[in-house]
Amino acid sequence: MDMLDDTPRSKSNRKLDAYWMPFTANRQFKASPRMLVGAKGLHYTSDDGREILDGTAGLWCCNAGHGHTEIADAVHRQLLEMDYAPSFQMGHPLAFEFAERLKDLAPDGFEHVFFTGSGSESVDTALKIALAWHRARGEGSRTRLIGRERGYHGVGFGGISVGGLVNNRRHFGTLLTGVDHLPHTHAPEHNAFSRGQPEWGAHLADDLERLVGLHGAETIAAVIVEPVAGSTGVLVPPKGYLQRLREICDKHGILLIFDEVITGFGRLGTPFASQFFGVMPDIFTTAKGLTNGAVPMGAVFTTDRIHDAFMNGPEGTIELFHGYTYSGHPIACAAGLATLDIYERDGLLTRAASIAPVWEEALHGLKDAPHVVDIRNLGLIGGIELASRPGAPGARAYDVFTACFQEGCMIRVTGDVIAMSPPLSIGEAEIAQLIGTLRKVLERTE
Ligand code: PXG
Ligand code: PLP
Repeated sequence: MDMLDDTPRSKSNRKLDAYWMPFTANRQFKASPRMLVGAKGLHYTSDDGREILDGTAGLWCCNAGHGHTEIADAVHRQLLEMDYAPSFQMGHPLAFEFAERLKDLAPDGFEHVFFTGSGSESVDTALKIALAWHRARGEGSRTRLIGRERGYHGVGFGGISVGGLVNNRRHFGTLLTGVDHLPHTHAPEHNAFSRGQPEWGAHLADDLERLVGLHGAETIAAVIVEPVAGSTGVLVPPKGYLQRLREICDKHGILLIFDEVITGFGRLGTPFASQFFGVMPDIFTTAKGLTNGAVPMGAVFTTDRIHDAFMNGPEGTIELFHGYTYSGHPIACAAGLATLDIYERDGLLTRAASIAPVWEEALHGLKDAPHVVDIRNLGLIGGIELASRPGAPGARAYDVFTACFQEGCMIRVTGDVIAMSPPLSIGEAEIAQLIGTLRKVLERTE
């Protein structure tokens, strides 16, 4: 028994023990917790009563900032009116209304919306639609999925299979079969400190031709990429890269899926990244900003061409054997509709276009700060890569993260990259505070 009492677990704070935290160093966190207890506008409140500037829009999701009474009221009203409705073979008006509103916001041609509960579910849904679409059209040999190194597509088995982050994959067996990966686009030797899209690297998309040569186009169903890779530490696509991917997909009858879970809902200064880059996918996934992060929800957008291929056979046939208990959840739809109203009222889905130059200038002002080896930005996304401490990758950025939190700013770190994605309502003063705090912290970080 003595030995048991000596385990790290029994030494930890018992009240924190039950909650197995996601993507968190549980023992480290529980030894020195960082607790958030309130949120309003651009700020969180910590449990010791401090205001913390939100440099990450929660986890890239609270695009309109926090604490909107319109969202709260809509959710409250809907909970009392109808808390839940079955989503299979039954409907409720808000889901149809929300899909219509989203369709109007989406690029031309995206006429259909499939609701999910999260970004991970959106990714699985998109991959399944792609596979089933080819099959429905009599091209059932197209079963391969192509992702990209360093890609993040959530944590479902589909998402980690096409994803390219080794730690998210290596622990979980053989994953989906028939998956291959394009090379990532991180090339600091050519592109360090690029402002916006790097000049070098469009040809990296040509690797898709290699994979076609290796596997045969008739075996490849879809390519999935993040238009801007977020989770891996902000990788902005080189100029012409996404266009090139689109061309090669078209040439070989391969579907292109954009994972817009982070880039959707105004992050780049257009409602969706496809509009920013002028490259249209066949299917795109969203979540996060869909409801301003207030209620979990995701949505997958498709064109008529995708959707209509399913709409044949006897009318009583279920066309797509896929869906979630919480697809189109009334509370999430209520939150989402209220969110769209706020985005519209405050012009938030295009606001990043006007504030991005200020953001870029401020970020790149850190070029001469200690440890900084690269700075990357697009829209209201920023990545600052630090030199790693010898033998301790990630340790320096983690120290910067905890120090910034002490100094009243929330940032995100992944490995030794600082990633920032503030609410789209951020102003120049808060940008200055965020960057000023980072400089101060970097200057005293070893
Ligand atoms: N696709 C992309 C491109 C994402 O960024 C997901 C799918 C999965 O979404 P859900 O809702 O299942 O988590 C994501 C999520 C970070 C960070 O700090 C990024 C995400 C989630 C949590 C943290 O970079 N992205
Ligand atoms: N597991 C079991 C036993 C279930 O009955 C269900 C749904 O009915 C699920 C998993 C899937 O849950 P969800 O629809 O919330 O994804």
